[in-house]
Amino acid sequence: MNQHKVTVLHGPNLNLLGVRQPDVYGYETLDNINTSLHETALMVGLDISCFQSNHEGELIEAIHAARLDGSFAIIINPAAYTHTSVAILDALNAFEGKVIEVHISNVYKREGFRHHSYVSLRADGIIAGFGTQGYQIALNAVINAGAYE
Ligand code: CA2
Repeated sequence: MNQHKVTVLHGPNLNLLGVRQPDVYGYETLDNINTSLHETALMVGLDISCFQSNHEGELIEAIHAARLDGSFAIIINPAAYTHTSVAILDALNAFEGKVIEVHISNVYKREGFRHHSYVSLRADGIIAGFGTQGYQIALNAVINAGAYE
C-alpha cells in the first residue's frame, strides 16, 4: 500500500460542473475542484491523481490502475453509475484501500432511483449533500485515516 497516493474519480457528466444546472450542482467547475484537491494534497505531501470519464469501462480501468499503483484510497463520485453499475462495484471490491463515495447533491432528497447505490456496498464512507466541498471533506477524511507524507 502506498500511503502517499490517492486517486480521485469523477463519473459521467461531471465535466459539466459549473456550466449547467448550478442550482443542483453549484458553480464550481471540475478543474477548480481538482486544483483545490491538488493544493491540499501538496500541503501534506500526498500524490493525488484526478480523472473524469463519461465511460464506465474507463472508470473501471482507472480503479484497476489505482489497485496496481497501491493507492491508499479512492475518492469516487460515480455519478449516475452509482445507481446502475455492478461492474464498478466489482472493480472496487478488488481494490484493497479505502473507498470514499462522494455525491454533491443529497441523493436522499431526490428521486427514489437515486436512493440506491451499488458503490455504497463497498464504500468505507459516504458524503452527500455538501456540494462540491464534499470532495475536500473526503480528502481530509483520507488524510486523517493515515495517508501522509
Ligand atoms: O450528487 C451527485 O454528485 C450525483 O452523483 C451526480 C450525478 C447523479 O446522477 C447522482 O444521482 C448524484 C449526476 C452528475 C451530473 O453532473 C452534472 C453536472 C452539471 C450539469 C449537469 C450534470
